[in-house]
Amino acid sequence: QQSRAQSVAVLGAPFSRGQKRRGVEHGPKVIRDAGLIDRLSDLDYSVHDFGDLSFHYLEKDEPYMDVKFPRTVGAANKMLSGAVSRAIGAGHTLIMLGGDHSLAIGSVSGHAQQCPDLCVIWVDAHADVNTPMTSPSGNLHGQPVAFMLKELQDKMPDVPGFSWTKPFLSSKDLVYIGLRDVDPGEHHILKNLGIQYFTMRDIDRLGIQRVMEVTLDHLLARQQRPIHLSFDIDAFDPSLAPATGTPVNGGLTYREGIYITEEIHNTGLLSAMDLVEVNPILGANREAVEATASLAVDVIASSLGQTREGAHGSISAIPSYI
Ligand code: 4U7
Ligand code: MN
Ligand code: MN
Ligand code: MN
Repeated sequence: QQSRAQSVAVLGAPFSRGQKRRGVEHGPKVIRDAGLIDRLSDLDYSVHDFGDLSFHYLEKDEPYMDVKFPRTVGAANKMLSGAVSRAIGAGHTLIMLGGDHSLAIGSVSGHAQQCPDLCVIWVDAHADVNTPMTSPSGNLHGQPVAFMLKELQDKMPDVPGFSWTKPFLSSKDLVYIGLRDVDPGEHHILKNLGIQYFTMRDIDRLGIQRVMEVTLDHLLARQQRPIHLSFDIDAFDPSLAPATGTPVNGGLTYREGIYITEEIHNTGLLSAMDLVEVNPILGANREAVEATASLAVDVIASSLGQTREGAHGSISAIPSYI
């Protein structure tokens, strides 16, 4: 039996300037409205809801090279990084609700401040490892990993807004799962740095069980260490998670997604997670939005120990009828 963290901190990050579509800043609200806090309380955690951070959108924030809103995104992540670091320092398992995926810069760096030996599992249709020079869009939600990786340090320009952070992650301490839309520059980086990744094709070939076995072995075989799970809802197939900004066909099934999080929970090492890119404005109707938000809650609950087999912790015997 793995040790269960006693307390979970929930931190909302209603932020959208890492990309161009409106609405992803409402992610924290719809995920909470789908019942997140009750579901975590039902799992017997003491839940500390830290509410939502309030971010400032700078009025004047000219692109740097092609990078959009660099100072706004940099300042938001600096604030988030401090909040995440404090929550983890206080002993909580941290759940960050996005917001767009640029927020992982702050979330993972704040986590790393407290846990320098952490490793990262990135579940996403995309690799999010573009540098400002390889990015086809200039959107920072497609670049967060490039700000983290030590091996990319000399490929990264000094983006205004980001002088507070330095690369802190080795490429061997990162595994991707679910990739199916990788840009040419990103593919070069993945291959060049020898990053471990599993595309949807790899999941088709190996099965999700083997993928998780290799993932956890790659990250944990030499030493047990804290895990940061960065979960982009667009890793799921768009039929399951339609309310998101950059959907890509051929994504994870419900069962594959939940198997990933169950296996991560079973390590007993999950220390922080992000759930990002839920955009309620992009759902075709209310049902589509609620399905996406409810899936996000299932992913979080499962990462924290909700099982499909059930549990009998609160029952000591089969009730007698006499
Ligand atoms: B997400 C993209 F070009 N790669 O860089 C880019 F395809 O956080 C998409 O994973 C990035 O949703 C998607 O803009 C970012 C594009
Ligand atoms: Mn994505
Ligand atoms: Mn992403
Ligand atoms: Mn457990």
